[in-house]
Amino acid sequence: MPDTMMPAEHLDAVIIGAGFSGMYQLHLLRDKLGLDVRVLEMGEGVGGTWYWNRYPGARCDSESHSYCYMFSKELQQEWEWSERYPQQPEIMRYMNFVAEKLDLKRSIRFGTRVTGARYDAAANLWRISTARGQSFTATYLITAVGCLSTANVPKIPGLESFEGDWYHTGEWPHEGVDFTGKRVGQIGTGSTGIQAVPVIAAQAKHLTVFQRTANYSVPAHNAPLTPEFKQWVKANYDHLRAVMTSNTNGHPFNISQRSALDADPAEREALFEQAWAKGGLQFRATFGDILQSLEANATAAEFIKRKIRSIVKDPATAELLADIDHPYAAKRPPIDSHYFETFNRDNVTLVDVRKAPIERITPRGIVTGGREYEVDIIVFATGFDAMTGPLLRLNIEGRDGQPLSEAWAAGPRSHLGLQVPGFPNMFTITGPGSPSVLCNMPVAIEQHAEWIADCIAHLRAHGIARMEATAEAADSWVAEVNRAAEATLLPQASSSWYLGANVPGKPRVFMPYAGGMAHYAKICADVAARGYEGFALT
Ligand code: N01
Repeated sequence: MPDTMMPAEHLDAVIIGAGFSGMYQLHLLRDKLGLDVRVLEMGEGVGGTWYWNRYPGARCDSESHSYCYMFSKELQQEWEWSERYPQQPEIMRYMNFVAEKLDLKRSIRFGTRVTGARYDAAANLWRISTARGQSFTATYLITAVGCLSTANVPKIPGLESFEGDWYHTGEWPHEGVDFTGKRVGQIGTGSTGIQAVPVIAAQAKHLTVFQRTANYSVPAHNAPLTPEFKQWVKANYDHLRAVMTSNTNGHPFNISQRSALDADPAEREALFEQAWAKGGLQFRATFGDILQSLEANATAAEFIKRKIRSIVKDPATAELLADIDHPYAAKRPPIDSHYFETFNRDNVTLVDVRKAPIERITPRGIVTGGREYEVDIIVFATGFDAMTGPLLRLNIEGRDGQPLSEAWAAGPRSHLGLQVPGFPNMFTITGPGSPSVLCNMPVAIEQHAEWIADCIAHLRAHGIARMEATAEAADSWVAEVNRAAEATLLPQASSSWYLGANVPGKPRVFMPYAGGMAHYAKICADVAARGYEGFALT
């Protein structure tokens, strides 16, 4: 029987997405609560963002021993990472290892894109439809669609006329792209672009990098893990987990309490040098006020700019790369493997598209500043319609048929980033208003998934049919999200995707919660302890 003629399958819960969050949520709801659960996944395998982001150089910026599930000591002890930062294929192997170990795949429908989800108030359930014409009904709808999974391809006139090939990094062909002998144009110098540049340059005949906003980057210093470190990680599971769940950003290191302004210039320079030599996101943790005080931030920013100028040999290129318009780490700070060094290669050119924006794409290349740069391949490392994009494209309708796009017309509004007023029994893992992207993602995900599972267990134990964030609670949470952001320098990067500023027409609202992961987890726990304050339970 074709899928379209099948009657709707009823489930206790439907989870959308089989990345880190969907997989853990499935395990909790199915194996701990004994619910009938299905995960609907667009891709043909598990992995979520890592299933799609297969671009050259794709690697996680969190260190491997922390970029994994920590809820299970057994999983942590059994898995062994090979490098300091895991590459995309290794993360995929890890995700498949977990999926096999927890026997998750039997509850996941792959190749199944959700095209709509509508709350039926009379029946108090969600009606979910897919591109394959299947329908499901579920008491609980849980979105596990990630924050950075909706590719943003800028609308540049003429793209359709381009006679070469073009790719967005977040929708990379599974068979890979051969750059050998090709002239490549890459647009975008965010975390993705900075990872891709050295790898593409090593293969391509010529790489032209179109830079709109220059970016800071700190060396990753990736390397194979030593047997001693691997052993240390296993022996220190409890300690690592305790550190990661008790700090601001879910990483296995704490941010220094010291002000950058307390150190004298020589000592400060020495500490930055040490951090630079160590590499990675820890650079940001060198002092406690880098993200709070412009003056403190400038010390880190100037240090990195000096490094750029010392690495890049051509002074004009170095100036362009160091001409950064925002405080360090106000945009998500990239880390790299020889990014700035790559501009010393003869086959790499940097083009400033800030002064002269890209005008159009022709059959042969990219036009800016009145000049055509001929290329065979265009790589769009242009980011994502972040946080709200993955949710809005699901076409969710809440109470009275109100589309989520309408409820969020002025920007996302939720309580704790977990529930939206008017959308009963729907939970959003790492939704806008949660710390998610400002945190090491697996830590945020575990907290969200556990809170949701505990909440559903509570609803069932108390015979509560419906849970819905109140409008008042959502308004006060939005105010808290704004307050937390304003206490930092984060909103000062005016073109950042944290603000939705990278997508034309998107409301400018600071989306992630900047109050710190541990603090957020405590707020969530307190809300639950007070009988789910801010949620109407009926
Ligand atoms: O995207 P971005 P990303 N013309 O939005 C430019 C995560 N991540 O994919 O800044 C010219 O940061 C744009 O320029 P501007 C991480 O959280 C994680 O790099 O808008 N340029 C910018 O340079 C990260 O923050 C890992 O002026 C245009 C770039 O494209 C997030 O994903 C690895 C343009 C987009 O940068 C997104 O990073 C990689 C146009 N029309 C990414 N439109 C891990 O390690 C856009 N740009 C886990």
